[in-house]
Amino acid sequence: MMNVFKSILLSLFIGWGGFCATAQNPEIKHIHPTNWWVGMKTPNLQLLVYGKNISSAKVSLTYPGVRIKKSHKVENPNYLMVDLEISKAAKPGTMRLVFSNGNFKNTQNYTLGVKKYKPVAINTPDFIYLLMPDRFANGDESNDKFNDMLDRQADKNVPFLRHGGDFQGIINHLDYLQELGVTTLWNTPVIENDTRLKKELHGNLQAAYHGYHFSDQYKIDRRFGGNEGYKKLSTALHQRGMKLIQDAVYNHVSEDHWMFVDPPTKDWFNRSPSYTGTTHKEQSVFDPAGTEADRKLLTDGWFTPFLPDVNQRSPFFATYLIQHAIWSTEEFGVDGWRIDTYKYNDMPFMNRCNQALLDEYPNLLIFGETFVTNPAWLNYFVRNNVKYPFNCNLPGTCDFPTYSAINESLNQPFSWDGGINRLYSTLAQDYLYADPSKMVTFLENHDTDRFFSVVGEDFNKYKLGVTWLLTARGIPHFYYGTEVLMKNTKNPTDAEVRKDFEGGWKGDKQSKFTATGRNAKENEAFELVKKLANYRKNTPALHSGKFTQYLPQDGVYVYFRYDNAKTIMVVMNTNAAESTFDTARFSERMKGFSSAQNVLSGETISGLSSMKVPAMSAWVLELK
Ligand SMILES: [Ca+2]
Ligand SMILES: [Ca+2]
Repeated sequence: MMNVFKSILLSLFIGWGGFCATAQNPEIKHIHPTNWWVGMKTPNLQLLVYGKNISSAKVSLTYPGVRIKKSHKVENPNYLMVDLEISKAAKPGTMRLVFSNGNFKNTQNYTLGVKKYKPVAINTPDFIYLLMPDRFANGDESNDKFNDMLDRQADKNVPFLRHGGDFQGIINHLDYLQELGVTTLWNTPVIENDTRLKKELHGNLQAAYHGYHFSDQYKIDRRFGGNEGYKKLSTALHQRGMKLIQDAVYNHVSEDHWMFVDPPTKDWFNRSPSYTGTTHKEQSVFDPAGTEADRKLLTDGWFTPFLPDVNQRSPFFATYLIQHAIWSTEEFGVDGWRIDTYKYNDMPFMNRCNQALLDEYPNLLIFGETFVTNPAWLNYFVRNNVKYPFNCNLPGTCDFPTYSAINESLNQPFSWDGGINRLYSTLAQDYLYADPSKMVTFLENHDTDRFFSVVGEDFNKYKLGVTWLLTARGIPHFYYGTEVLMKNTKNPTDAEVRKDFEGGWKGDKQSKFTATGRNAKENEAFELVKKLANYRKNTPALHSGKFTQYLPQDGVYVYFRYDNAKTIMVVMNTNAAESTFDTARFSERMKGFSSAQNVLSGETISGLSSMKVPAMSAWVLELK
């Protein structure tokens, strides 16, 4: 209802703008991208210029090596798209773009820097830490809220409001992350969410503290520290040899985004006569018997009533999004991209966008989020080995199938296809993926129940899960607080799994960032993660070696990671009782080894012909 009302207002405004074109001087509010670089592979740059009646202005430019190829008017007179060509001869400097119309003349400075950022590769030795900046640590209380933003509240005691966490808070705790063995930081989105409170699930009025409701792509949220604060965080990470992943949302923006309030064209967003939500059913995309109507509903339906779905088939909007991704990589020093709600995007657009990024930055890690727990469905959305009529070029993806499988493996009794057989059979489907090492593995994230709660706060199951994650193929990621046993389920809301990291706020009773603030069990968890993450990082066989798994028998699952230098044997006993078993069936991988070192306990095991492994526990053995 509200959207219908808004669009009536909108068409009145567009009409008004057109009517007044000769009476009012144009204005310039935005030129996006806000700046650019020489030395890019592509010479093309399309500026989106926004301001009242700007389409009535002519644009000119005199700058050696740069020329205006064309300018485009669109339906809304408040927009002008300007195509530039930046030749190899162009030097860095400040260009002067002149917009003129009769008596009106407006000169805008536009900076061309030198492209120089080289992303640092993120790969299997890495350990990614996902955190929600609003909920990790508040390093600057002066930026918690602003009176000129649509949401003016911050209150740590209300789960649905902003809590004031920010980049400075993260910078203050980089020692903690590095000690844990983390190499790479992934923040939930940092782009401005200048939005009103929204009724999300369960009807609570909620702030966009999570960051997924963009209001202006070219602004980093001031409440996190703004563009300068983000650069400071990126620099602090890189000085330590750490890397930065940015969370991208191409599929939708907030209804408070200025481009939705005054869109360039009627088809800038996917619209239906009445509100149409996405089906969330990815099957329609790859189902050989699927229909075009169902495919369109998945990709063009809205994620929620307040998140307008971007029309990525609009050439101007597609270019806008692609240039923004390149701009962010160069401007802030981004090493990897995680792409939100991947399956809801237009796949040809996504292929173009991924390719454009990789053309400029071949080292970038790009992975998507498609919350699908079956490899037969997920593989469509990543580079795969199936001959589909259309093939996605996404290098990696969040590994929801193994996430689901490890959770179920630890909670279900062992059976023909249950218990640890779930994990085994999920990994057996790796043949579908072009490169399983690019799967980003995890135990929990901001949209799931907390792992420690999923396993019923059973510390042995927790340790088993952590041991699997840090010895598995792929690139592991943690969600903040897993290492100190943060718990809860999404009942009643998401906010339960997005609690503040204790110690990140002034006045917190204790700090989980320090050993003295953690209890004995939390310290044991922290030390396990630290030990395994550092061992993984320094053991090529473990992070990049071949992966071989054996059929689980009687609840015992055995797999190997190995290269020419080392063989690591992982034994998981998922039974409630101690298991003793003969190792003869593993001879294919154990041949020539006579003893082993238990990586976790440090003890040496001599005589490998049989093993006795305690109930619900895992051994990581370096074979000698
Ligand atoms: Ca703050
Ligand atoms: Ca979509």
